[in-house]
Amino acid sequence: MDFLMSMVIPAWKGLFANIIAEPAIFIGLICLVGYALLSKPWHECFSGFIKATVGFYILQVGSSGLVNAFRPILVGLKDRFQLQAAVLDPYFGFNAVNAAFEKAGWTTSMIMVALLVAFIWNILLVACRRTTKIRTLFITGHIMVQQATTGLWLIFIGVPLLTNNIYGVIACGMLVGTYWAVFSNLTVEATQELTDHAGFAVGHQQMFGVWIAHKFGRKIGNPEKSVEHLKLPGALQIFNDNVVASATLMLIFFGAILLLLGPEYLAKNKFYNPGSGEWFIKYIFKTTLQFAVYLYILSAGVRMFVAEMTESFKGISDKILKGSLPAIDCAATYGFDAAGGNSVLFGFVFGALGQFLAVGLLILFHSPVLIIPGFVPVFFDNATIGVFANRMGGFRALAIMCFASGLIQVLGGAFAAGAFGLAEFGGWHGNFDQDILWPPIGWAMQHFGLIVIPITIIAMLIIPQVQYARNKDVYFKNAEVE
Ligand code: ASC
Repeated sequence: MDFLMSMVIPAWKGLFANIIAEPAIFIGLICLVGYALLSKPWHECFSGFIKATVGFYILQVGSSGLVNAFRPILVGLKDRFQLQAAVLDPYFGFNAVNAAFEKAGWTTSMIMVALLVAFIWNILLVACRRTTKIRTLFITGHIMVQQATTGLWLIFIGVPLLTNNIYGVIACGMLVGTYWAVFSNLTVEATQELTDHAGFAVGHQQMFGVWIAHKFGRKIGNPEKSVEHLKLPGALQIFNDNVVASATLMLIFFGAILLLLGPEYLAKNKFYNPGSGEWFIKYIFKTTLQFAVYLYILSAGVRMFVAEMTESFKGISDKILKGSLPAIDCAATYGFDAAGGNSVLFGFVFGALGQFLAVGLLILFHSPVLIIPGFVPVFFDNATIGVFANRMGGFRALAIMCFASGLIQVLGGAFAAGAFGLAEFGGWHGNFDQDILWPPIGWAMQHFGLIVIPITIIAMLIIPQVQYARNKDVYFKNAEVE
């Protein structure tokens, strides 16, 4: 067994690090196989592979540019005002769990094994889709690492029998793999409707939020009154343009935060260099406008790789996995925002307002855990929920749902950071699903132990059965590429 593991683990780590955790290459290869299955000539297969891979890398330039430029600004609030607070952010959450593992003397290499189990389990669930009704394979590698890490921590601290042993690792793989399969599967109808059957589902960290926005958006609002149909008076019409709207709004929003942080703090932390003669006002202008720049880049990348994927995935869904779809990064949906990026923007703004109100409530009620909003959940979750909510229920649904999501993120995140002992390590995973779905699961494990795991897995697996029973005729058709 040990011999087998010593062969399997390095091979898996290599495969994971080079292909699966590198979604650009993974998606490129999927396109290559898809075109080959469609019997396209080799040069078309090659060109599809290149465009999908380059497209995804462009998307990543946009998304990591946003994260790198704007995360330090929000996190800066914690340092500047010397707050003892947990940052809601998947990377801070990941670091917090790693630090907690180290303190407990546990090895983090078990995370990769849990991930392998989860991935294989998801593949099996799709392979048996006639029985399981699962149509989606979750392939967003960097998110898979984050979620397996959080899942393993919750199991190790919640169920003493499973602490720091291989049974705990397997249980984590099954639980997290079921979550990937079931909740990405829940986004199929929403995503196919939004994208006019482009051939992918969402495999990210706000899948439950996407389902809620799609299911209830119409009840809350009116799709006729969507962001793209907002009748702005007079000069305000310039905001119909996403570049103008995002640049102006962020100049105000992040500009205010930068002013609050002040030039001394920013200079001390090497963000701003007054020695170069740069005016502070120009620094603010330049920094905040990067938001519009990266958002623009991100959507250009999305358009490029999604075009290839839509075309090529027909090969896979016709020939090998009929009625199945890849579940990918939420940012892929931004290229399908009918408001040309403005739902993304408003989603972020309303989510941030909800988060700030919730932080105010934590302070007012002397919460033992204080939260600092992290850029990743506040932007990517709420932008995604915003795109779907706008499609289903227009501006009103977007505003209400993203505001509520912001509240849930901070309140659920504060609960989780405290209850699961990560506040002292400075962060919690903080994305929407990790603030609404995973806290009750973790809490139940702490109080009722082992039994919670099989019950949760079975309860999740019933969800696609219900979806199927309600929609038998078109259920698998919904996952086809048009
Ligand atoms: C996340 C996370 C990221 C971003 C990215 C969005 O939750 O960890 O790096 O969102 O996937 O494109």
